[in-house]
Amino acid sequence: MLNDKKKTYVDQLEFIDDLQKLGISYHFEAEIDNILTSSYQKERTNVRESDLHATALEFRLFRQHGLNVSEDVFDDFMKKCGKFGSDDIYGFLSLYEASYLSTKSDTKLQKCIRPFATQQLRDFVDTHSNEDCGSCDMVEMVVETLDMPYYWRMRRLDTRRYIDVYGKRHNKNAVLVEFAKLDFNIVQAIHQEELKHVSSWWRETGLGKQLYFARDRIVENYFWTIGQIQEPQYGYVRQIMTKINALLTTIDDIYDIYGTLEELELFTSAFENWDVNRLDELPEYMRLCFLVVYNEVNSIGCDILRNKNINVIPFLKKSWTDVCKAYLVEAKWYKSGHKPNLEEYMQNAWISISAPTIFVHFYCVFSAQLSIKVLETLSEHQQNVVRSSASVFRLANDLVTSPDELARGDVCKSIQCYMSENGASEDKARSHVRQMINDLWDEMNYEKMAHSSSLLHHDFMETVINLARMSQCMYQYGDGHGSPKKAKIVDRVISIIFNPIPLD
Ligand code: 0FV
Ligand code: MN
Ligand code: MN
Ligand code: MN
Ligand code: MN
Repeated sequence: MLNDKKKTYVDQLEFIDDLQKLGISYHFEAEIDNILTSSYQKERTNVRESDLHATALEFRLFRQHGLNVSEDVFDDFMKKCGKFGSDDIYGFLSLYEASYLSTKSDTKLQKCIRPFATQQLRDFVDTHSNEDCGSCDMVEMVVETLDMPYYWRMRRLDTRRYIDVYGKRHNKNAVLVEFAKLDFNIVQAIHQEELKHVSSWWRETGLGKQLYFARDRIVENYFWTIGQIQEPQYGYVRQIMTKINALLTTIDDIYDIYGTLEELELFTSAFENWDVNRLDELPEYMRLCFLVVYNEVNSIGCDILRNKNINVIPFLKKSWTDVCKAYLVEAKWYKSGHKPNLEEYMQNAWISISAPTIFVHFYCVFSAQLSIKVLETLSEHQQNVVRSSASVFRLANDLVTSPDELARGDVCKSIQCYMSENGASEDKARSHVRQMINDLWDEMNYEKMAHSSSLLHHDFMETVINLARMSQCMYQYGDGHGSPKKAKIVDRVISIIFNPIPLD
């Protein structure tokens, strides 16, 4: 079907887009790469210049694929802005989605095209939302995308949504729908099996019981890993990363909720010394937790040494020391009443959100071949894409968790830092933070298209960007990690991990 000679070029692009949205494109990576790369290299004469939808779709697919195409392809349309009328809603929708592929070196996409397309979509919703009409599906789609653009969404969640949307289309391809449903259910069964294993592991560590004050969130911790990488063959990666997430969540609570400053200093030194012979120097309640991390890191290190012949333990250990030091900085700021400005706060907070620790482990277990150079840059916090993704995670977290954290007693978070630094209102601070998130996406897109500079393989880079997507999913309606019921995450988890799609 992909190479069906009867298909026009635009049909072919739409087919690829559908495969990706239905979650089954991973079966055809080589074919899709072939089609996109070769039409990128050719003069692109296949898209009619007057077709806004086709131009925007091609632009988005190229850039999603890491192929840098200039924002100038929209020049002709933007010159004719006034002449558009408001009838090409389909084209505006595609233009809007394409505008989220902007990089920091694009000026028109951010300043002109996205605001224009957004306004067109808002006008459309305003005019049509009260009709009991034939365009209801379209209105629903536009409302959803104004809430969260396609490019920012957690992949698997959007796949679940799109299978329903696509299945209702009058011109759907029935084979494709059946394939997508079967594939979703097969992969879900694999995910369930993995969750079973990590749940037993978590119970057996005894940490949930012993550290009663900490969040006990093994399902959510696993859910995060699906957001980062969903394909069935990465079960080992998901299981390891679930364990890392669970340990990070627990330790974050030790620092934020329970430990005294003196105990936290000892805990931080334990990671720095990395000496199991000195276990008894720790307060009793910290010993088990430290030992579980120690054993996990050694066990991962052992697997990697056996399979990839590189000793990664020093890198893993350093990433734990670094995150604990960042937690400690926040605890000290809080206890001394220090209010950092936003920049000082972010310098520490993109590490204290734990993403750099996650990515050092992720890189080691995910990559077929390890590069010491890459490990060093990750370990020394020199990867821009990691920093940007971590910062999105931090800011999305702060937007929803900071009210509870401040009520409980915690360091000023980004919003409060901005408020006291600028004498701004909370509303103003929140919209500043949302703009920062926009800009960070531009940074990530830039890195994605500037292949050579980061040394990162594009598959790994995509999992880095996926963490930003996943945090915007987890924190869309509240603190999905801490209070999953209130933040509507339970429903999402059920639809992704527990309920199969009914087959006709
Ligand atoms: C977020 O909670 C949290 F649990 C983190 C960063 C650790 C685990 C990470 C993953 C499961 C991916 P919280 O709002 O308490 O984090 P902060 O840093 O604000 O204390
Ligand atoms: Mn914390
Ligand atoms: Mn916390
Ligand atoms: Mn804290
Ligand atoms: Mn928080």
